[in-house]
Amino acid sequence: FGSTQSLANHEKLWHLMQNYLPSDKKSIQEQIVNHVEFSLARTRFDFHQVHCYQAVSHSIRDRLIESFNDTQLYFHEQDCKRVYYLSIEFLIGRCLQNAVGNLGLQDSYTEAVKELGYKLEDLYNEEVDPALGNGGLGRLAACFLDSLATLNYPAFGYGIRYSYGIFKQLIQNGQQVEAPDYWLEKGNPWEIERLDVQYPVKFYGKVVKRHENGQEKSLWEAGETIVARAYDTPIPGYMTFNTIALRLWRSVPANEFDFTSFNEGDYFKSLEAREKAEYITSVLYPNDSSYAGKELRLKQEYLLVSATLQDILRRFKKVRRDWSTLPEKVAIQLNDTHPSLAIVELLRILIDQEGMTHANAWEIVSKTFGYTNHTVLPEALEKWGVDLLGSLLPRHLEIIYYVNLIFLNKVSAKFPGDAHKLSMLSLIEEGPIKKIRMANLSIIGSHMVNGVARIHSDLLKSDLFKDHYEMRPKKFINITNGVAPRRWLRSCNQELAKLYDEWLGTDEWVLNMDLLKNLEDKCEDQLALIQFMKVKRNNKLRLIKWVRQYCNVEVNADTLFDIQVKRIHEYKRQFMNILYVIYRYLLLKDTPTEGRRKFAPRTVFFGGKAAPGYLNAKRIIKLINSVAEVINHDLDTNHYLKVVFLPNYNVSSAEIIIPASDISQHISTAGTEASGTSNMKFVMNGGIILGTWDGANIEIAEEVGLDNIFIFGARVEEVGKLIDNMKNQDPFQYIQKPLWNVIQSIRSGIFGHDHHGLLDSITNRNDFYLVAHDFYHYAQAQIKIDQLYQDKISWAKKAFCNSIRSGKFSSDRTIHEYAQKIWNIKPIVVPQPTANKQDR
Ligand code: B1H
Repeated sequence: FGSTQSLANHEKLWHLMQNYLPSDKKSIQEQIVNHVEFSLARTRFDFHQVHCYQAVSHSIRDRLIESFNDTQLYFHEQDCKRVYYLSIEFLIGRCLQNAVGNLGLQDSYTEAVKELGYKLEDLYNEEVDPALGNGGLGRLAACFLDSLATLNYPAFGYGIRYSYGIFKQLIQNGQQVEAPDYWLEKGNPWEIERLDVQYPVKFYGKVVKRHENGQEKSLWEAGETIVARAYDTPIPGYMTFNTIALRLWRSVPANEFDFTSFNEGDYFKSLEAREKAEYITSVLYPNDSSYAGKELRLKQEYLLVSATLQDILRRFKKVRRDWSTLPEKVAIQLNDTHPSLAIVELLRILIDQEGMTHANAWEIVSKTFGYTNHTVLPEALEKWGVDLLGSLLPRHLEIIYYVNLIFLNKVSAKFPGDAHKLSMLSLIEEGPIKKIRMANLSIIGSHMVNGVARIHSDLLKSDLFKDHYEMRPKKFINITNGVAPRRWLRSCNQELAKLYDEWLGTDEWVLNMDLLKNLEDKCEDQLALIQFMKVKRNNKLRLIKWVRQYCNVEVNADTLFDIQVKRIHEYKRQFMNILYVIYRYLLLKDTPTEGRRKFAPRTVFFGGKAAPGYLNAKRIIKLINSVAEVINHDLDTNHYLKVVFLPNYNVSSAEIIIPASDISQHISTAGTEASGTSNMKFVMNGGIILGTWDGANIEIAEEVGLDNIFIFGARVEEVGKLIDNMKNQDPFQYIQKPLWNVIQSIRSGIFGHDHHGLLDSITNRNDFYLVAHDFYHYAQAQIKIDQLYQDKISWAKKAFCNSIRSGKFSSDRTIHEYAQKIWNIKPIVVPQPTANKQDR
């Protein structure tokens, strides 16, 4: 839709587009049935639940396409600045319920579908859960899209359309077994394949030098070309006409056929190369917070970057203007370093293709990018070997060296003679294998760098990026994470949402979570608290049903639901949790029945995937399941204690699990969990946190009050010293008696025989995550929980306070901060349509 379009024509078009689909029951039914017949090619008289799901989804997609097109047209007309959120992962979860809810069509669709013989809830469950991410980082990107759309920011998400998402976790003999997740098997009604949006992406080859007007020019002659094809998933905002998109790239073969091999008669060889192209986007790397350094991953990263930049620049160039205005029209946010080659790619385009000087190009680039860091764990920091990067992207490596040269000159000017600074700040890590430090590249190529919770951002300044901070202190800011209240309260906990609507007399809180604070009075209202706990109980019953189906375990709703669900990692300390469960079990066994009343009966739930190559994480899963096997079958104690491992933890199971918690555990070693985001979801849903002084727990404690959260364990300031001490001590010194008893019981073999490796990870002066140190404090906190749970009303009060004081952790607040502090963009509200659109 070119800028030359005459206004008259334009208005005509607007008019045409405004005929939104009507939303009365009969029209909705017609739309659905039409899709059954014309999209699915089934007869109207014979379609099953899954077909109904597909047809319903298509009917909703139609609406999203209408509003998406209008939104794009409007943004273009306004010529507004846009933000592009680049992420190698987007864990968007199921779409149907979210879209129906955001469009405000819940009631009309429920009715319409009911008359067709189906239950809308059942249709929701037909959807596969797109799982194109590992955990928090990918889910955060998805929550951000929901908020960007809801708050009317002109935005696009860019990522990769993996054919296989994160593996499906099966538990066999207590062990994790990975199965491929071919999520596209039954088609995907939510995506729009854009055969007209495709870009070539090049790899390998060499750099050739040419002399033009006395100047040396570098040109990349690539060795291989593939094509990136766009697939759009529309992202509707809540109660707005704005709909944005998540654009995912899939690699397909380039059309150029290798005629040489064809002529030689080697037909199959040329087809093979085409197959190889498809492979690039076939699978998501399943490592959370750890870096694998594989060439295929680098190809994925570059494909994302190259296709996305071509797309962004095409849009920028639709209106003729000067390159220097790029930062006024485009903001690009890097979700961690995975897309950070975009910095180099934009430089390459501006210098090699647009003929700009390095200095001018640098000026533009560094104003355009922002970089979000998500972890301080050294094993997660990306460092690409110079040889690997140089062979795949030779020109990019050259540019990186040049950028480094200029930057290190600046460092020398600011800190003359400081060799340490130079070596820390350099983009190149020296050593037997030279490596490019992608975090350093991201920092110097961005105008803003942010951490994801206050403690994390402080650690970036004082530790990980100390020297960068001293170079450019104002560049470093904090923006605490948040989660989308639409998915994580309104739709996963509809009963609680209804209660809030009723009590507040409005559903405004979905857009302004701070309104929940107006319910403070209810803290003293016993009847209200009883209603609140009734909802909690119903959510527990819903989880019980799920557990019966997927775990074949019977659980009692009157027990305290104690939940830890997240990726399995030593730093997150699921190990400490299960060690405490054993401790509690031994204690119960030692206590005569009369004395057991002080233990509030508990069900301890675990859930989470281990990276397939992470041995200790897999051992932890095995230990949990072995312990569950013994404890759940011990008739003497299983009224007081049960353990459940929830298999294949993902977004859709999280929506059932989180609203059912009494206690949720966020117990990472202080200084290791950048933020955590499930902690926020649990709190919103009235779950009380048992946690360490780490990540966003700290800010949650500030909001809900220290009386309403259970905090224990070493603080970040002590951690370094405690680890040093541990290293120099005898295990009998740093491991206390109660924990030794637990270790002995595991060694005795009552939970099976293959746990030695895991025990060795704390007993050989290598307890780097301080499990032994924090264990005692953890056990103390557990006693307080038992005591509180005996007093139902006090418990209810605390749980309720958590929920109504969680407003800060809405991703709406987070996104407003990004928009103001980093992107400098304003909401652009697509005007209310005139025709049939009022009913939205
Ligand atoms: C987080 C990652 C991550 N931090 C590398 N880092 C990955 C790093 O596949 N990779 O290579 C994948 C993921 N993920 C998480 O981000 C933090 O651990 C959480 O604390 C934080 O809440 C979340 C969102 O900011």
